[in-house]
Amino acid sequence: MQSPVQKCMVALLLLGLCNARKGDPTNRSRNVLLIVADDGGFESGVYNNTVIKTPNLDALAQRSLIFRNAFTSVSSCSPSRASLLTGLPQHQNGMYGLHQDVHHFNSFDSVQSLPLLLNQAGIRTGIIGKKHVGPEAVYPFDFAYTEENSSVLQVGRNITRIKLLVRKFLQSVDEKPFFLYVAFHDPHRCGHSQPQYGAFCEKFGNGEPGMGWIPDWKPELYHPDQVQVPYFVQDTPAAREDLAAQYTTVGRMDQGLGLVLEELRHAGFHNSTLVIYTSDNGIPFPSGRTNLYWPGTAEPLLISSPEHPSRWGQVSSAYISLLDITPTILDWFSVPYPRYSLFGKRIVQLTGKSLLPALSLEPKWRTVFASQSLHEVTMHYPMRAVQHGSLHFIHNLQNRTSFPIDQDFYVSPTFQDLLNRTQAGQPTHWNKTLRSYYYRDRWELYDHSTDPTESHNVASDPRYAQALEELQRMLLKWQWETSDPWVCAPDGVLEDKPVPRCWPLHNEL
Ligand SMILES: [Ca+2]
Repeated sequence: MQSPVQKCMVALLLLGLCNARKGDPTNRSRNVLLIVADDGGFESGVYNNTVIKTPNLDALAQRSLIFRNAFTSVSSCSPSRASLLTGLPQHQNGMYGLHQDVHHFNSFDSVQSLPLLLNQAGIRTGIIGKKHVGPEAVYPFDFAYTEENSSVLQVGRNITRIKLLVRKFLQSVDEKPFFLYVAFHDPHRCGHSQPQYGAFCEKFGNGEPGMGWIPDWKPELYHPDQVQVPYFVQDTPAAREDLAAQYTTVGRMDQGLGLVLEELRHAGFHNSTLVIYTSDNGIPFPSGRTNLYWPGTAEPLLISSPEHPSRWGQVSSAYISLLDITPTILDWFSVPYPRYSLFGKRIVQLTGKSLLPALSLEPKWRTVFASQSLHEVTMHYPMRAVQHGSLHFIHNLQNRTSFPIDQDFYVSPTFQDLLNRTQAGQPTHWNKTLRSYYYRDRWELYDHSTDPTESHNVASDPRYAQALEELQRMLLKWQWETSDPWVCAPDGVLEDKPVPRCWPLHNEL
């Protein structure tokens, strides 16, 4: 004979209200699908590029809140991914530069990352594609197909393989909620690592001899005359050809994104999954990746919540940091951030915020911070920045040295074109000179309300003196709050005993 509780359970089961099956539309569990492009920018229909064909991103945008003022806190792959997955800037989580090979940067062993916290909360975690962070103990995933156990081209650019891995992950989930992180390697450059596939690996898998074949990919080709040249790239044949190759690779990622979302739909998780699409850093062009200028830090960001349809298709002007992604996902899963310290007694606190409220009502967020120290191990060029409304302030801590160029960008057709034209004394058709690019002012302040291309540094303009002082104060406050080891640089030394404070170097900086 059944007890009243058992009878109730049977009734609820019949109604599908308890222990809802995998893929059941009545399943009330919440999941997250985080999709990250590698060096992706605004080459998409949703961000008003009228040439490139990105039907899948555009369709996702129809079900998303579209952010037009989203910024990464650091313009470099591993540091950005570590910041994204910890909510802590690179100077706080320890991933100061790239993770792979001789660069060898890692987050601190006791950092409490998003996948770690979700694991501990009983949420199934998966990663497909480019991981590029470590150590493993800080970034554990239950299901992982990354460059650590596969070819990064296969798990990051072969969209058929990615589709099948997503299917495998979704088939493996049980009644537990899940967090799936799909990290495309597209549209990263290829010239430094696999030049045989083209500058952006735009030929990889296109079916031509020696290129392999990705069955699900229908390559979209663009003529260099067609592309929209951003203001920070020189308008020359070489740069246009480079952009055309980039577009083809963005197209592959877009089709891959469509396949991933179709897998989600097919498995029945469409209405229980928060989908986030963004990129780790700016596009690999001048003033882009490795810079804290707008082209280096501004990112596409789409957030699609099945529970918040009222703002689908709307554009938000709120200022968002990718440091907000970890608090957003923790909020979605109702997982609290733990109380702990990394070094000393200072409790680690997230300076980002959950973005979920923005899905219902336009917020008034106006401020985001950025922090870069290195990219490759040889590229120490620390910068700290704050964007406050239309004002963008950058502190170049080591401006007396030449701004470093990474290996991948150096061999790119666009940068070689700038070098060759400059050496030959020809017009570059660029908005900067190599000299101005290499040697920067210590303080840079741009007012986007009158100067959207960041062409006029107004840091020494008396009309901005008060604003400059306020921005310097805000930035320094954030550096102290996030335990920035560079907080006293370049004119002081941080002594942390008995209490942390800066001591002057009298080095005339
Ligand atoms: Ca990247």
